[in-house]
Amino acid sequence: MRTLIKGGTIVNADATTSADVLVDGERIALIGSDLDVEADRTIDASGKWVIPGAIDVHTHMELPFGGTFAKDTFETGTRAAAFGGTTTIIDFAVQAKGQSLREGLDAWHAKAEGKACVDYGFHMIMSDVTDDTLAEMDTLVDEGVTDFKLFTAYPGVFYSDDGAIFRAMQQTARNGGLILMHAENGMAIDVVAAQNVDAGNTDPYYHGTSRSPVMEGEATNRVIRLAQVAGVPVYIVHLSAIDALNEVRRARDEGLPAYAETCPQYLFLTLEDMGNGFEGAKFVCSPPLRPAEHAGELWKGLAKDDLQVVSTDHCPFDFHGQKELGKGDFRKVPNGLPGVEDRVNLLHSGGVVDGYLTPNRWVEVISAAPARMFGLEGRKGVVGIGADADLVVYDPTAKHTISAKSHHMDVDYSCYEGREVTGRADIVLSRGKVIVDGDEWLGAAGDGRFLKRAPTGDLLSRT
Ligand code: DUC
Ligand code: ZN
Ligand code: ZN
Repeated sequence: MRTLIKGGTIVNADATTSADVLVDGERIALIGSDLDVEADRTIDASGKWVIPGAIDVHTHMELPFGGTFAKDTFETGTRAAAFGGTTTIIDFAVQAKGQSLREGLDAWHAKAEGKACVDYGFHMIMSDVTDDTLAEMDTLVDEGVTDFKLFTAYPGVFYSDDGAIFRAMQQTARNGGLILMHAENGMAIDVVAAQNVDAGNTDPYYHGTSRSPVMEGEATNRVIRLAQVAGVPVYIVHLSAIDALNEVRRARDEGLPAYAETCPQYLFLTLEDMGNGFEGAKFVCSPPLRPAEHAGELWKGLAKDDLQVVSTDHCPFDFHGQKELGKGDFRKVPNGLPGVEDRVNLLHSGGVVDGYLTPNRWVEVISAAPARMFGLEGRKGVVGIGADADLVVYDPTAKHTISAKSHHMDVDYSCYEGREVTGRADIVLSRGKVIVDGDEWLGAAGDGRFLKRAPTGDLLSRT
């Protein structure tokens, strides 16, 4: 099957060019002006952009949390991702306490295989650092699961103490992988949260006020310094606060290999969204939404490469039946927000249209940098000859209103209900196959393949 995409403007992270793209089978075969070649299908992209399929390096399909599970499966979640222009996800496999990494990883392969509609990889969440699990880390790197997320938050669940984190970092320094850190001071946060509940402050809003941005800054500095001594690059996930951003900036100014992502919720939503009684449960995630001044600084950080990636931390729970588990005690609200479908359009609208990001920088933070930093360079994240034909014909002028009534995520609300965005994925190809054509779904569960990724620790150590 050969598909010719004609007349579009190719927007890559490093250049913008007017050229046609010929897809042959699963790959991009040719790029050039006015290509005069035979094709089975021609797509008219005039007036549109042709961008590399976006990559969301932070999703949680079916994550067990707080006695329930994130609602999207690999099928519903990757289908929604595709409608939003995302053609690759990297999801977090979970090692529960007492399990081996292998058991956690096998469970995630079972969830995804035959279900995912687009290509996917895994990171590994480590909840138990032991001699055995440290040795298993090396095997996982060989199998293309090259990154390990540890937490300074959620005592009793995902939390690791500094010694455990340091040991995992040392192991990763040796095996060439990457350490991902959820950086909030969970021990202190739990004290404040309990004090709030004891004082009768049980609404979701107090989830936000219990988790001070200072405690994110403190934990961010701590894990950067642990990584410095261990001699390993570190990537801070879902950075939400100026305090943490300043620690990343400081480390990068010192020449340390410290990297970070933020998420749309920290750019577009604020602590105020968590007010309004129990409605605020729709916005409970960790780190929490922050007062408005944080978002402005995050946009600056994105523009200046203090932050390298925007991912979603997609972790959807229905308001009815799931978020409601926390009625009367915000600590029991499952943490997480839906977003895998909205990231590309939100970032285009609030980033490119509103003037914070150039179109090239937008492609960099949603696709090219994720590919480079997570071992997919050359295959994904670029419209280039030989790369996988994961392509989006993007209409930068189309407007639509985000709503739970029309989104494809399997969740009963939207954090962005009623918000108008500019920009829309018109046609989406996954390895050469058109899977989205306007409102029509042409993909299939099971078409997505597991991506064995290359370790990037060495690359990212070169600052
Ligand atoms: N934060 C969330 O909001 N949900 C899942 C895990 C996490 O770290
Ligand atoms: Zn996290
Ligand atoms: Zn997460």
